[in-house]
Amino acid sequence: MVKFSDIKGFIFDLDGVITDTSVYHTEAWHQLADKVGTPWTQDLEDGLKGISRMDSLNMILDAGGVSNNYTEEEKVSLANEKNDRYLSLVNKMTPDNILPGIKEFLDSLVSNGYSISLASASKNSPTVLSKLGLTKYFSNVVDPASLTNGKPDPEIYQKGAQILDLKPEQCIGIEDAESGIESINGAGETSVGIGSRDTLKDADILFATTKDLTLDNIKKAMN
Ligand code: B16
Ligand code: MG
Repeated sequence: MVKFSDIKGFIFDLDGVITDTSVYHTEAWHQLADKVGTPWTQDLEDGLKGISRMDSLNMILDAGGVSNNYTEEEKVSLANEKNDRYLSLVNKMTPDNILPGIKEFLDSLVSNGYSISLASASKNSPTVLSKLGLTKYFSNVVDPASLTNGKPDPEIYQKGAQILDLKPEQCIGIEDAESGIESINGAGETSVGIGSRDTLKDADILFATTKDLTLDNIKKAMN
């Protein structure tokens, strides 16, 4: 078992951890599901979290059994349509949209000398971070376009440790999605889940909300 004193770096998910853009992703995907005739369910909503744009679209089309009704070109245009809707919601964001406790947690990581990286599946993360005024904390961002496999594959969290020059066991990954927890665990890092045990069954450490995300609480949970 990894000890708290072994930890040197923290790897963050973006949507659902740093800010609630997961609500905007959901709103935009829900509209698209209505358009293609896929019934919206809580399972589908939870399953889409952390999943890349094209994989999310394919999940929605498969759930409605309508995958074969669209050409590849039409699929790309559906994904673009969803992204335009998502960006129009993101454009209204301000630093007030940072989830409670996150700014304080980032400051405590900086002042205690921890390294920080971002492992978001989102190609829009630079825009979102800039809207939130958090760009200065994230000079180390895994480029989702560089990935062969998205979450739940471990690749994104492995790269999140590599860009910090750290071994997986020196890193903690923080996630709100089941696919993300699976990715962190697969990479051999310690997983912190934000949410409920119902959805985040395999998280090593679980906090109900970002307000509980502090170095003290993590230390207590690990020791
Ligand atoms: P985009 P995360 C993920 O971000 C979202 O959870 C997921 O809903 C979204 O489809 C994915 O990013 C791709 O986002 O369309 O903006 O490239 O949770 O990994 O930070
Ligand atoms: Mg997320």
